[in-house]
Amino acid sequence: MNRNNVISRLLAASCLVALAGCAPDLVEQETEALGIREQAELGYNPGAGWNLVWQDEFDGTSLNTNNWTVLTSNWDPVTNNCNFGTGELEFPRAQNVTVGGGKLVLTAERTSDNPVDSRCTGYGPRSFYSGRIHTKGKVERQYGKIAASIKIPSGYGMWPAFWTLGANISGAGWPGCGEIDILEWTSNEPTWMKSATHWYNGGQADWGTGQSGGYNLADSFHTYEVEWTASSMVFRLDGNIVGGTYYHNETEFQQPHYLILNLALGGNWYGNPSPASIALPAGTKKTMEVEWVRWYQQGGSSGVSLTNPGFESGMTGWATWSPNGTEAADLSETYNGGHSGAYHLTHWNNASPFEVWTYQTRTGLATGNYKVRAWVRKGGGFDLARLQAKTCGSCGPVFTDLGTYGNWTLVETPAIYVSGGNLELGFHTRASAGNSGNYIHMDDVELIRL
Ligand SMILES: [Ca+2]
Ligand SMILES: [Ca+2]
Repeated sequence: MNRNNVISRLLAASCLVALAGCAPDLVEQETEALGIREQAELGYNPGAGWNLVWQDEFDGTSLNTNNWTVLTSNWDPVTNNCNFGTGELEFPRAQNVTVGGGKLVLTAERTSDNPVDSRCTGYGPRSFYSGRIHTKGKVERQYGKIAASIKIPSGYGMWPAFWTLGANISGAGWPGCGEIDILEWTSNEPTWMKSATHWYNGGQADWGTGQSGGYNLADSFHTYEVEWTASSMVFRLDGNIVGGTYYHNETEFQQPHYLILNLALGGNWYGNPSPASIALPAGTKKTMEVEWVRWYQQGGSSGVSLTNPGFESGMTGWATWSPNGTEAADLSETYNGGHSGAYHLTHWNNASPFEVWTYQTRTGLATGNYKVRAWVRKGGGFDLARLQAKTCGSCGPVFTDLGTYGNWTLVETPAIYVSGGNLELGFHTRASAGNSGNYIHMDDVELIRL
């Protein structure tokens, strides 16, 4: 148990015992009695199978510019827009981004000199200074569990955010690059962690979720995270799942993203309030503090890129081997719905004998152990039904025999050691007798390096 948990339990106990006297000074006295003056950094356990692949603990006395770039204007050179497309009232600058005491601090304050960027003159002067940093071109990764311990400021108009954009934004633009909002917060609903995704489907497409944690998130540290796989995203506040799961196979979320931390003020999420209404009087400051940011991935390495892993492009990238001409039974279809997106792979037995091996070959793999994962539904009675992988066409496979799964079920192969760079992976099924009741639906294949 870390110190923060001790303090939290103490706070709860104080309030329960002294309902009429749960005053801040009482809490202060009791924490001082324990000798606790500094809050220890929040602990965090990513869970089994998640390995740290990148982190910034914000040690030292300055921002690590191998990781981060600091914005110094309300004109964003990455997205080439003013006020970040959301009408925000702040002018980011370097001196409002500091590192000390093991933390990153983004500080907001009201301006007295009304800064204007020459590229944004049509928007008028900015009313606040604040901090905004990103990892574009420095830390760009795909999938994994992205987590941070953050203390957000309270008060009307504060819009702290911990989020990502697709690393291809310069070419694809927004929202074609994709956006993952891990944490957004407004003072209007102070107990809520809000999360969202944005992408392009002929126009702007959005998905969002959120949930009250039952406590005000502002002014103390909490952990915020997304668990992002090839097919889904789950968001968590202090380890508890928030809202719904986002199921996806959009290309925007099948590519590396970079991280952004910023403390915005006002803007369209608040309905574009006047600067005067923001709860930040002249001469005062408010801070968004970050103890650490960490990126974990399953198996300790990023998933290996596959072609068309969710079958949304039919059989593109997938080869078929059949010893008896039944390959027509190997197809991509919509029947009964995919695990994600519109399509999935189906093997079904309409011929006798029947045998099909649908596989994808990867070359140039780093030497090491790998696993294959996929989502499967299955009924009927194949003689052989496997998710398998092998290092050459005539090599013996590693495989998992597929059972009967009424609902989409995640299965994975045993580990396979790859030393020659090559791997064939996919689904192998066989039946000696025709049986229209035999079917296997497969979707969202992943190759994981252990
Ligand atoms: Ca730290
Ligand atoms: Ca699919």
